[in-house]
Amino acid sequence: MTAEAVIHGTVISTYTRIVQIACEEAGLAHRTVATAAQSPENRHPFGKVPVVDLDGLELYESVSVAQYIDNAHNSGGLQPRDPARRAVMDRWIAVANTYLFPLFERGLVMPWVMHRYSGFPLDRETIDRSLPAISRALAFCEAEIQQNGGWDLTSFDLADVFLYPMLRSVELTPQGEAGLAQCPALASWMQELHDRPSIAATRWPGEEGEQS
Ligand SMILES: N[C@@H](CCC(=O)N[C@@H](CS)C(=O)NCC(=O)O)C(=O)O
Repeated sequence: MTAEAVIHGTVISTYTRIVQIACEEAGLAHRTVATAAQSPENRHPFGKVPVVDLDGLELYESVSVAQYIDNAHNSGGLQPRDPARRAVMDRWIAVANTYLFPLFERGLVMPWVMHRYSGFPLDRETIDRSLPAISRALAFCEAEIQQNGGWDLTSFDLADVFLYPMLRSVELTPQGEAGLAQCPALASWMQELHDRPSIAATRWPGEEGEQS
C-alpha cells in the first residue's frame, strides 16, 4: 500500500506547511485534515499543530516529524552527513523554532491573520511593540548570511524547510515586507525558493494575492 501522511493541522499554519514541504520533497503523498490547535480532536499533548499519522505512527513536534519523513521516505536527502554542516543546519532550525517563530508569530503574523481572516481590528499596539525586536532578528539573519555564518545557501536542507515558511509569513505583512526589503541576501534567498516545486505546491490559500 502506498504511504500517505495525514497531517492534522490548521490550513494557514507555519508548522503544518513545514511538514507539507517535507512530504513534497520526499515525494510522499499527503493530505491535511483541518484541525484547530485548541479543538478536542487535536491529539497534540500541548495543544499545538500539526499531529501526523504516517506508517502506523502518530508523530508530533515538527523537527521529529520532518526528520522521520526525510529518513524513512527520502533517504535522508535533506540532512547533510558532514557533522559540521549538520551542526549548522541544526543550529538554524533551533534558532528558527526557539527565537524567530515566537517573535514573528506573536508580534506580527498573528495580529494580521486575526485581522485578515477573522475580522478582528488590527492589533497595532502589539505590532509596534514587537517591530524593533523583529527588525533586529531579520538584521541578524541578514548579517549571518552575508558573513557566511548563515544556513547553507548552496543546497536545500531542513533548515530551509523550517525557515522559509516563517520568513514568508513575515513577508506577507506590510511591516514584514518593508523589513525584508532592507535585507537583500535574505530576500534573494526567498525569491530563489519561491518557485521551488515543494514551496509552490504548499502555498497558503490566497498567498499570492496577499500583500507581497
Ligand atoms: N513545537 C511545535 C510547534 C507547533 C506550533 O507552534 N504550531 C502552531 C501553529 S503554526 C500552533 O499550534 N499554534 C496554536 C497555539 O499555540 O495555540 C512543533 O514543532 O510542531
